[in-house]
Amino acid sequence: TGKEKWPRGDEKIWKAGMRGVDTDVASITKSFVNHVQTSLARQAHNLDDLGAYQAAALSVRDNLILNWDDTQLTYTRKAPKRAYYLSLEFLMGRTLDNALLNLGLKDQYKDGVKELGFSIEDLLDKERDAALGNGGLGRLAACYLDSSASQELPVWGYGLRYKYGIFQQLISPEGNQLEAPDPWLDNQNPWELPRLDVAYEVRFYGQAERLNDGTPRASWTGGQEVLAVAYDVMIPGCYTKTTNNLRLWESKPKRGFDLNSFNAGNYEGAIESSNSAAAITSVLYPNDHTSFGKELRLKQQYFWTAASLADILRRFKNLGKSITEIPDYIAIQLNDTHPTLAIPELMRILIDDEDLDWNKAWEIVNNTFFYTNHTVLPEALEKWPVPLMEHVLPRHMQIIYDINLFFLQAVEKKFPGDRDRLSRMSLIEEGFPKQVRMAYLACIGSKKVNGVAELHSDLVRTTILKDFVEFEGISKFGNVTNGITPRRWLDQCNPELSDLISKTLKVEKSVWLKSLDKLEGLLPFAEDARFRREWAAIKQRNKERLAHYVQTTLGFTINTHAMFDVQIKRLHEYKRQTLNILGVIHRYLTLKAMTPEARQKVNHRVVFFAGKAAPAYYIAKLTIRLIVNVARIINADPDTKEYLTVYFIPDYSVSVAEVLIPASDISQHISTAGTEASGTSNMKFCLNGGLLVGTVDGANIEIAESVGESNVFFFGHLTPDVEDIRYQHMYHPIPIEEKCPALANVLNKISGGMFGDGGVYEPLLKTIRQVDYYLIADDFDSYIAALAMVDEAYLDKTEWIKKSIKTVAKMGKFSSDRAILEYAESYWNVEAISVAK
Ligand code: TH1
Repeated sequence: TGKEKWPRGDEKIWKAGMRGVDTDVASITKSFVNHVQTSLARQAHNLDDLGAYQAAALSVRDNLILNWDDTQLTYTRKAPKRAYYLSLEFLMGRTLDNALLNLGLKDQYKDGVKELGFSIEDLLDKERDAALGNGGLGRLAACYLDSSASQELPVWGYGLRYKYGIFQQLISPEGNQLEAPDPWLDNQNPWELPRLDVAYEVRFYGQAERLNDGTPRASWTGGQEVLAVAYDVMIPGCYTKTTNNLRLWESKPKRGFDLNSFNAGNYEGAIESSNSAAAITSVLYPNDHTSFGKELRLKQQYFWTAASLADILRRFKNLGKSITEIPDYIAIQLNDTHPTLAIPELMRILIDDEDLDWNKAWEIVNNTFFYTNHTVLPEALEKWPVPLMEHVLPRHMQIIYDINLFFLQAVEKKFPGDRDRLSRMSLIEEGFPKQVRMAYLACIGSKKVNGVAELHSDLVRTTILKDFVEFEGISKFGNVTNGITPRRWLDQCNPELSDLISKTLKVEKSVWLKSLDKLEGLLPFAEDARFRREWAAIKQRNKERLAHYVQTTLGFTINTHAMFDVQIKRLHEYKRQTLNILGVIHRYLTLKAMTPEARQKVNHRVVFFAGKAAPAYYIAKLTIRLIVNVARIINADPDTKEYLTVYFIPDYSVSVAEVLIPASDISQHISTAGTEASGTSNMKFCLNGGLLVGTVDGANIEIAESVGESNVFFFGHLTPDVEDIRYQHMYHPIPIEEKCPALANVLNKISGGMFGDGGVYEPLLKTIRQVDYYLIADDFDSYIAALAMVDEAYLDKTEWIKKSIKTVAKMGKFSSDRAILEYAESYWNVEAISVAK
């Protein structure tokens, strides 16, 4: 009725019971001890680091909850337009350190746990990564949440609460990648709040029947019903009260088990259906850039989009507005095509449940969704077989057919008689089976489409969505260059550099971390010898920190006075880790051929690799095996090991990246031109004062524009030439001995068994000797030349440090704050609102 007295009981007593956010060491230690006593039911005298981490996490969580509550109350009261970021992946990494820094409580907690006999660093190290993503796409989502909260934007994330995140990578003695499960929830997760009361039913299978009553309505009944239960993860902004929400769905059977089967004595049958419900959110698909067309993946996608939309619409309905006002209150960003089913799902709700006519429903849909494309690689473009869709989501398949019909009628009207165009643009690809082209559906259902770096957005406009640009006009197709959060990727992972920057700029962290362009103030200090020394000393200590990590986890001793050269990313042919390892072999052979005296002039180099391969990606796994075996041979060679060593760091993760990135002198971003949509680790390295060797691809280009081309080492063929070169490979192949003798020699050494049984690597070598789709041979010589330039530049330490400082100074553009504000302003029309202190 809205007339109840609230709060119930005596308001004074309520108020007296309420607490505020802890800010001083005394209240922090008190809350820590309370959690040890009651939440953990443990005692001071047997508390280990893990227990202490949990107590610290629970006490930080209390503070986050207070801010979260105030934030959500503000949103409810002010009812602003909100944005929702739908992503099947959120690669969050660890939370405690980030939360402490964003709350501005790191020092207080450090002192507090010290008084209680612990070291904050040890506790931070006990936390397991939340690794609910594969790579850049999932980490981008995590950076965007951090930036939304930091910029006080009313944005929520929606994803799945996988029981198992990305697999753990082990390396066998032969050098093979082995996969082990990642049961990350096993020691409890203090960062999530189960919301068992927030639950929705999601249907699969069953029958869809059109009502044929003069409306477009249909009924969808029967099939399987599964429950989606919400778990909330608090996302604190940096130095603000704003604490946003990431809502992750878990699947559960609608009823505990099937009572009919159970009563008939069929116990297996009774639990089978409940297992099938729980299976939906059991595991993250470990494929980056390949769409497999598996039924369980389709169920994940629908389960998550249906639950998220139901939740978003329930919140909207509480505002008491007319359903046609949805686009004034809701913007939904589709992170790649994975959530595209949200488009037919919203149509279904508006038509079947809300009884809107088709055009009105389509107009609402069209003003609500925004689609980001993250790749133009054909194998990554999602297509769902029509028979599978008809089986799992019969009503949605009908709606997609209807969308397609109206769409193609409009195309025909604009381009009469152009049948090729109609078949090119159809949402349904002909073939056996027919398939639904999800990128096209996402495109036509959205208000705007964007790529993730200038070059990539151009490629989207001129290749995969060219026909759609011609039909809908260019203004729908924009660009938002990716960004990274400087909180995690500078302040957290490189605290000494962060402190030096604050001290030098004479600007508070709370300011420059949120206005990253302020880094430009560092430019004049490139000429200050004392500053350069401090800068170099920090890099050196970061290298020692990495060496310590390798020593304690792998048992290798690393020469920290060598140049650290790093390539860390998912293993994929287009990213060309192969080019890197072949270059390493070339360098090794060159060193071997030198006299000891000549060698002494050579720059010392330690090459680091890390990254996971999709479990079924044979060539990528073979590349790992080659790297590991090259490392084994080279690192043991007494002639050269002073000059060149190679390490493959297993089980790459966000927290491993936080150690590797600040330690790098040079990092490699060497994809075949036109294949890496953006890349985001390139930004992280440069923000930490590492230089970049790379191709003219993705965000490398914009980084070079910002920091100056003289501070970046570019090589390789350019995007417009790649197609022609591939054509030459196919129809006028040149033997590799002729095209690139240096590379041919390297390949022959591998075949000849220099790194163990050469036969093992034949399938990998064949990809280069024969089709060479990724242009390894075409780019090899210029790659080696670029590395020689790197060596030469590194010899002049002063100049190198200057380059490093100038690079950091010009990285402001690549803050994810800039990126998220572009989305908010130019796409969503969502504004910041501040939460009262
Ligand atoms: C990556 C892109 O490869 C990378 O260049 C970009 O920086 C990043 O997204 C963020 O925009 C992609 N990851 C995936 C993962 C899947 C499918 C497509 C892509 S594109 C599962």
